Amino acid sequence: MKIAVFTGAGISAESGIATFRDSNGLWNNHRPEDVATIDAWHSNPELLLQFYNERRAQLHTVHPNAAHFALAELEKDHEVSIITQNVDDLHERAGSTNILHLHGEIAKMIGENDEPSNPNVVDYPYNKDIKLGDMTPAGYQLRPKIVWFGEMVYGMLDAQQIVKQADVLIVIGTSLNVYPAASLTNLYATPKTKILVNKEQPSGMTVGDWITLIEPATTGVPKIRGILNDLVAK
Ligand code: BV8
Repeated sequence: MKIAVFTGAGISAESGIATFRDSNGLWNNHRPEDVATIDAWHSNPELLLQFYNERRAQLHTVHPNAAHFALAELEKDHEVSIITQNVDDLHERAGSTNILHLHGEIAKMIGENDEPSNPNVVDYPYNKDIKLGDMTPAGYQLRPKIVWFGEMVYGMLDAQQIVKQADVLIVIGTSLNVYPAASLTNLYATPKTKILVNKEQPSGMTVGDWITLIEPATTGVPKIRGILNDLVAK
């Protein structure tokens, strides 16, 4: 079956990467939309570079968890496309092969004047900080390949097509606060089967005909293979 998986910060929480809006949220009591914005980049680039240097360095210390690995396993029996809001590389490191990062990737850099639709992407080592004055070969200031609030999201049209053409939509670890990403869960031509795995039911989400697993991703996601096998057996 064609499976679209839509993930958020909750799938990486048990790997030790803080989420955005839980009580111990990543943003030190700042609203994400106040910290990670294109205006913050223009007004205080050094602060934002440091914020992402620290988060990129953390990738050294974290590892994929059972939820990431369970999704990679699904590829043995199904055509799986992962659409993630996360900027970490844990889906890649777990072995998933078809991943769309709507909000960018923290281990990649672009030039600040690059065209958003066609950035010159530079892979960057986790432990190499980006400083003001670090430039691309074309002479533009390097910045993380991250979609800040107020910037266009990567690959939204592709993501919509993936969901529309899927037999199953699986949503994992997201509060569905951020748009346009969150709109993927209520596309008019939604898949036949929809599964939610989340520590709590996202506020404002009507779960009507969804299969809901309200539990941690590391216990919920490994159950999905059995649920899909039962679907196929029917
Ligand atoms: C755009 C990169 C236009 C940064 C991110 C007013 C109303 C509605 C929308 C708007 C508005 N005003 C402005 C907007 C648009 C705005 C927006 O949505 N704002 C919201 C906050 C109000 N969106 C934008 O600006 C977007 N761009 O619209 O551009 C445009 C168009 C054309 C041309 C130019 C411009 C850009 C949005 C992208 C912002 N960047 N990330 C970074 O990561 O450093 S968003 C950020 O939030 C992360 O990507 C994160 O993934 C994402 C969503 O958060 P979640 O992943 O859901 O994480 P959260 O902590 O919220 O929730 C975690 C969930 O997991 C919880 O439910 C929790 O219960 C659960 N959980 C926790 N632990 C576990 C668990 N579940 C299972 N197991 C566990 N162990």
